[in-house]
Amino acid sequence: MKYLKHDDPQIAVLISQEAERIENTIDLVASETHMPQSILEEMGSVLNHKTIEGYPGKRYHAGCEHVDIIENLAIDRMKELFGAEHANVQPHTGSSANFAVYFSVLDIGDKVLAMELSHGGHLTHGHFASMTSKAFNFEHYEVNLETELIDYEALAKKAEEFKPKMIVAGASSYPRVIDYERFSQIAKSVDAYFFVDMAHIAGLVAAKLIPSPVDYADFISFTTFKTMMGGRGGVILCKKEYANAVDKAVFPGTQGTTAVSNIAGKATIAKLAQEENFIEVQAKTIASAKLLAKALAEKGYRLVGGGTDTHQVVVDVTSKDLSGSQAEKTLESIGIITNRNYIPKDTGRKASGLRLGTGPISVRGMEGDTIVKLANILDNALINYENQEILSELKKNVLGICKEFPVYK
Ligand code: DSN
Repeated sequence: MKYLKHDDPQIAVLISQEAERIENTIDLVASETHMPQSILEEMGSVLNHKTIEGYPGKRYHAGCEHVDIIENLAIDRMKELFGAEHANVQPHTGSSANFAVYFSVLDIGDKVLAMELSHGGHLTHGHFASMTSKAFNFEHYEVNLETELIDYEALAKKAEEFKPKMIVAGASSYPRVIDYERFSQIAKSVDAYFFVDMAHIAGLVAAKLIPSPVDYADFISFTTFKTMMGGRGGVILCKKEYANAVDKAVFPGTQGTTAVSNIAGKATIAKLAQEENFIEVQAKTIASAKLLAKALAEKGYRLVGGGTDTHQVVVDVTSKDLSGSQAEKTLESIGIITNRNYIPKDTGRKASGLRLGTGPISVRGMEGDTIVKLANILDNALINYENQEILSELKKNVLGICKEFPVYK
């Protein structure tokens, strides 16, 4: 950071401190990862100079001979990786990708059926605080409150009554696999488009470890910075017949120029995702989530959805008389980074859940006994959340694990 230290020493120090924080804490945030250094290089490269608008071969600025090849590589590799008919790699992130999908085929005021936020959905699935709810008429489906799994019969009934023009599957906080075939049958039965937001699980799908929605959905969006490990950004996959509408909805519909550096990151991760190391990380991610879930359940924690099939373990921490916020803060104080989350039983503003994700720790190589150790530390901290002496001891243990498994060697 030679140049940054000169131009802005304050930011240079903050970046060094952030790098240290990353190395010296354990990241269990389900929407984060540690991306390969090659992708960090791309993000800080000269690709940031280029303004692009339009698509390869049809740009509004000259000088695109190299960036056109980069974008075409990203598109072709994403299509090949997921077996999709069309890919748009320009969305800034998952939210912008979702906006573009909605605006590609819907008119203002059209009806959309999506998952309730506290049951696992996302803000851009029509939450009242999101502009999506101002633009479209959303109705929400829920999980069965006993099993905390999607209730497909209730969903079919709701779709029949509401008659949406689009049905959205996919979640930010739902640890189980989704039956895309069932969803698509329901969507077809009411003549609705079927859209899957697979932001959280894209890496697991890319590694072919959990079912893919590609054969069933008209549109799929995902982010590249969660399990996908490709740096900031979003991608839309869709059937050929919607390619034009999606491209137009991204640019010029909802975005202007986009970051070529991020498109390069998407190209690179779509290449790396075909390689053994990526698939191994994704396999460890699922195995460690299952192990963590089992260990926590044995210690008396109630798991939302009864366990996990993915990278997420969602814990109802009220089973230990804590709120999600208390649990998040306690763990942060010992160097374990998580986030509180609403769970299906929540009706007020207080989150009862703690959402854990095993993506970042799997990139670091943690697995097996280390996961069991981690579950013990987690439990010890939560049941002793008022005991500073125990918490300081646990913080040392966390640091010890971090030193054993550096993020960047
Ligand atoms: N949707 C937010 C999350 O799941 O944490 C950010 O990606």
